[in-house]
Amino acid sequence: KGGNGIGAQTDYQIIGIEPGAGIMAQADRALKDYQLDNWQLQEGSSAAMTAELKKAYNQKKPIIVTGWAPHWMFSTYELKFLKDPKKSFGAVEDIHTIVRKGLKQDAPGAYTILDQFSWKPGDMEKVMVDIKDGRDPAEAAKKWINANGDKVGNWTKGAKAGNGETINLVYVAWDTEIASTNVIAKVLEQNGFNVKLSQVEVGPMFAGVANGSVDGMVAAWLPSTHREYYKQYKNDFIDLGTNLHGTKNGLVVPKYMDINSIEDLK
Ligand code: PBE
Repeated sequence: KGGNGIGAQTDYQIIGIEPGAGIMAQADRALKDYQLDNWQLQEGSSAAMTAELKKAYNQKKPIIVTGWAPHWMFSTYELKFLKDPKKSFGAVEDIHTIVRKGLKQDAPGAYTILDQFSWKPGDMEKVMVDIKDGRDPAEAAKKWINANGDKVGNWTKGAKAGNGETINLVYVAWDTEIASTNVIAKVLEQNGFNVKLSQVEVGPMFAGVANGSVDGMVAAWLPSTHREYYKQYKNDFIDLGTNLHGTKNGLVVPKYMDINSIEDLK
């Protein structure tokens, strides 16, 4: 059946995450692009995926997961992305901040801060690692903000302080987005806004900003991962551009596994 013996050892299972995630559509595409007819993409959650990875890793067992960077898993375990010569997972991407129409008029200071929000993968990973080590996300955000006053100062420059206006932010429970959303929420709070965070599924996250029932999100992976959601709603919200450059999606395995490319699964 192929797969270098890896298929038999892993039951031809790739451990996925939430069904609506862009990386799941990309992994489905990879199964077709590489003709991995015997393989199955298992749906679950990001938390279940990292739990399975931990379990397999501690026993030095083979495992294949849908993974993305930045992520604390790369500083916790020795892992590698499988090469993707057919580019089923797209290329290096950006994360965009997207807000509802009218936010600029209703809360100009919050709009300015969201517009100026921008950091690096290494910044985000610090917050992610702290949360993974057990720190409450809001506390991890505060700790990073306190240590990075220069960066945060660039986000808040020229922003009109709030007067307790409520800002509703939505996010999906991906480790990357738990980190970024908590950081920007804390910065908005420190500048006079009353921030409400709601954890939702990816479809409702885009729909909520587009229909104006929420104010914004910092979690749109573009141009590839969330292309379909973006296409559907792009005329109905304001894309404030990149808040982070340099993400990557793919199939991730422990370095102790003797494969290097998705092609090796055939
Ligand atoms: N992710 C993390 C998301 C975007 C952020 C890669 C799991 C997704 O696949 O939709």
